[in-house]
Amino acid sequence: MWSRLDIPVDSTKPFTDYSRWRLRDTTDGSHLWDYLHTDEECAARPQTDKDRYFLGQPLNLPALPEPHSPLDSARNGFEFYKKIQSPDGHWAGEYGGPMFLLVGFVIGSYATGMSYSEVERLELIRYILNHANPIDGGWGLHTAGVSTAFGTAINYVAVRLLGISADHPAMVKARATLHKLGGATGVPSWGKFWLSILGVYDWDGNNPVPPELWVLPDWIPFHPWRWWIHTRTVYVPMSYLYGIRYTAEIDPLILSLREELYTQPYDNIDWPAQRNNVCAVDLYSPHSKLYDWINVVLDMYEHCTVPPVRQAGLDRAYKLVVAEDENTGYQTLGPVSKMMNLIVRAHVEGPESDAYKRHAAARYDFLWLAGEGMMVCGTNGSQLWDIGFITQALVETGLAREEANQESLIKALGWLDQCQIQRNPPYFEGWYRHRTKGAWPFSTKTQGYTVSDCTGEGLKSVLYLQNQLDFTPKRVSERRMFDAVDTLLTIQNADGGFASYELVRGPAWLELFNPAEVFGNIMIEYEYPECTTSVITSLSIFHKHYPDYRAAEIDATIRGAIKYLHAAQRPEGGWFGSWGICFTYATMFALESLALVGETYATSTSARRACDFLLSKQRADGGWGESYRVRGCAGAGAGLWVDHEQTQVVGTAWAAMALMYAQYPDPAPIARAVRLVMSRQLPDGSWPQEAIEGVFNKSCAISYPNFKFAFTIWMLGKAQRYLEEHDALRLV
Ligand code: LAN
Repeated sequence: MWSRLDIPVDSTKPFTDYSRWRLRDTTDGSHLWDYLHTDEECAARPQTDKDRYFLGQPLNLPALPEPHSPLDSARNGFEFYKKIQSPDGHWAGEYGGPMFLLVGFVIGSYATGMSYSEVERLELIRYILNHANPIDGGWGLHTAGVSTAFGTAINYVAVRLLGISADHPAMVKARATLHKLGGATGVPSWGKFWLSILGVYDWDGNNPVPPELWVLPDWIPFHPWRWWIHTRTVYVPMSYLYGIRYTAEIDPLILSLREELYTQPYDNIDWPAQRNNVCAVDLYSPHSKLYDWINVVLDMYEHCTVPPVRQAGLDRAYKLVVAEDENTGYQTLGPVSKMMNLIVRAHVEGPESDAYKRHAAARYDFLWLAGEGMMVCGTNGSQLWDIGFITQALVETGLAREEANQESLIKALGWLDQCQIQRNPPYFEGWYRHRTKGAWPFSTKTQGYTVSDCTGEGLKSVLYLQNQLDFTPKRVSERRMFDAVDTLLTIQNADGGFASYELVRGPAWLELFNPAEVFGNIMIEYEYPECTTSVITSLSIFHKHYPDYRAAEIDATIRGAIKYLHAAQRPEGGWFGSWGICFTYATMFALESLALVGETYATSTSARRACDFLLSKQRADGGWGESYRVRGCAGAGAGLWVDHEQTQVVGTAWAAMALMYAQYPDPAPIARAVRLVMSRQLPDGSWPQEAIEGVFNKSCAISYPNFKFAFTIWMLGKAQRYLEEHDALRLV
């Protein structure tokens, strides 16, 4: 192992011994990587195919029998996917993409004196080096993005804190790019915040983030309890740390960074003039005039804060931090708020406290080791989301009934059972939380937040596995399914649509106060076709099995949701997706919903327009490929489809499923899609990773590597039936 400052220039090869890493077997889906230091430990806990697959190592599996039909291909796909199922029943996987998360992990740990091991440090460095833009050496907002001041400054700082020296060639190159972008003065607000925490940016260069907002009466239309939950949960600790101008202890490394990050001497920088200085490449949502004006007023207030009022705001913010920690096993809603809450708790309670220790331990839930190094994930995984799709795919395609797959499905049901949240959070009423009883979260039960569509997918999966298969135990009681339905029925909005975690609580004009500059549509919840579909399909399937439970309400909910979907269809015929890329993803969901109420190509102009839209995007090779760079999406534009350079198996599976939901009458385009997906399958049954699949907050790409199994297998199995029905299997 090399010394602190001696990091190899070639980051393509692991900096640690990859034969010593193991994904820990947990019982609740937690993702934790262990490095085994001795040969004895390694012998006692041999590396599995699952470990090697996630580490990007070759598995050398034998070729499976050549598939002669779509179902054969789906079967081979699951034959492989089964090999990487965790013993507790879920499928693990990375959840990377954003390049602004690791910095929080590093700065938060550095500021509070929390350690991590040498091997983690080395692989974190390697991940960042491997995601530097090959041309200019900078970093973007996410792995697929161009270099920005934000990405470059924070990742530069992160690797420097992790131990790389300033004269390492990667640092020299990155620094030149940062300086070309104007230096770190022009980083957007979240960058300003992190750098201020570390003491390499002056707090005077930040727009005010007053904690006093928390003590305003709840009826005020802009009160933060009405904001989108992610913005709100980040704002709580941010306002606390801003309120006390928290700054890490200044040391020689920090003093050196003050020189490295800027194009001018640190002490000469006019900090207040930087508040609205955002590098042009970074800017996605420019400030509104109103927001700039409010900042002038808030700044005046910062010069004459009323100490008891500030203290009351800080006290309330602190209590909200504690409540959030307690409700989520110290993981909080996501990795950004996690590391901010950690600093607050470390500052108030000190390194000997229970909170400090629990926070230190929960950092590891966000780390994931991949072939290119160790990353911090967008959440602590996407466990429920992934298991939801693959289990439904297996039941719908009939593969679930095949004996070879039954054990895997029984394990999956066991995992779904333990993942359901069975109570409301301990800090609930008075803490702005939505009910959670009966809900399924996006990742694990510990994280513990209701997500509308995750509850929908979780419920559907359980209904499929328990009520449609005869070999599975009944693990989730009827009462618990009713609890899930009760929760779903509380989250429909007046327009009929469903948002992500909560009801839409605030007015749309709150978007005028979006302070983040790099993201769009983050101030309030919005209704989404994807979320809406998951909820109503699950309610409808539930209703088929339990026709007496809240039947009239379920019926009204579905009708309202369909109305919303009609209103949300774009003039071109597609639906705009916010969480997967993009029109292909949302249009698949919307057509599934319409099919539910009998609207198909033959019966509905809406479904017909959607099919025609999708067909106009099918490429010569039979596939579809859409880019996350939706045209016209930045700023006020409505967003238009942009082709990816290559067709994608995941996008092709979504489009073909959409056409099959709509019962598109001509089997030819579906057969061509099937051929493309089958042609990309490897002899061991897997599909290679292609372009990034997901997106959030309009601007940031995020990966869903398990989609290349769930949606391919699902589509192929569905296509088998569809092509048989159309007497068109020979087209494949
Ligand atoms: C997610 C991931 C899952 C996603 C779906 C379930 C797919 C969606 O249908 C509803 C919204 C949700 C739950 C979602 C919201 C925003 C998240 C949590 C993310 C995209 C994963 C990462 C992202 C989060 C905001 C990243 C941290 C950054 C901040 C701006 C705080």
